[in-house]
Amino acid sequence: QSQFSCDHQCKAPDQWNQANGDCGGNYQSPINIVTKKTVKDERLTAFQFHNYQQLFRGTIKNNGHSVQVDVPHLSIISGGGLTSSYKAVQFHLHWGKDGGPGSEHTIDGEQYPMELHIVHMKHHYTDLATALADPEGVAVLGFFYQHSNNRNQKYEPIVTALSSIKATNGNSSLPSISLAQLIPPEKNLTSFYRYKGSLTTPKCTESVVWTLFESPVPLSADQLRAFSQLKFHDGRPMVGTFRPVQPLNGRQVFHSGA
Ligand code: 1SD
Ligand code: ZN
Repeated sequence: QSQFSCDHQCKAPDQWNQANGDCGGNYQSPINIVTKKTVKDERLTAFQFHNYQQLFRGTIKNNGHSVQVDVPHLSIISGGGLTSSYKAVQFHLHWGKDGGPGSEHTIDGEQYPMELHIVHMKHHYTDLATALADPEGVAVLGFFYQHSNNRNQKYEPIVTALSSIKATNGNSSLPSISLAQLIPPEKNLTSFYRYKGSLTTPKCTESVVWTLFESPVPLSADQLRAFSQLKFHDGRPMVGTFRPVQPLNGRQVFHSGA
């Protein structure tokens, strides 16, 4: 049975395949990262996060397969071995059922309860569609979550808003938040993995430079469970919003020096 809404052709991820853009391609995401097979790359230096502290008032929406917040194009990343600077476009999440396994990428076979994707495009593009035509046009920063005994106060604005966007196309304005408050402190972001892959939803375009940070974001069990109250287009619970891991097909995964 499909984990996704009819945005994704009402088919399970394993049935997307060739008919759907690049979904049958050789450089697909997500992947399982086998840490002992990753290659250390000295060029993967620390990122510079410009304006990640900037507060903005976004709208959180249920887009039928995830929750997404579009962000003003003010926050910029550079460094981190990227060949250009990239500006943030939106962020969204992938999760499991009631706080169970739900990340898209896995590390040595371990699936985390949730994964945050902050989607960026090369700074000179004005829309994602144009950026996706460039083989390195999009950079997604991925962050894993881990269960914690305490509520993460920095996530309360998002968790609170979920109850008002249960239905597809539901949206709600958020109080001021920053991208920085959603991720670990910068000093913990020097350890990361890098590989070339794709969007994880159709058309699975192979234009994404992926970064997965080792340091997880803590959330309480209640906060993680709150995402399971959302509904897909057809009213089913929006759970298991991850694509299964895809073959590496000879790709190399790199890790930063730290
Ligand atoms: O699943 C998202 C999709 O919703 C959209 O945000 C797309 C970018 O246009 O990215 C994929 S993902 O590869 O970041 N999961
Ligand atoms: Zn995603």
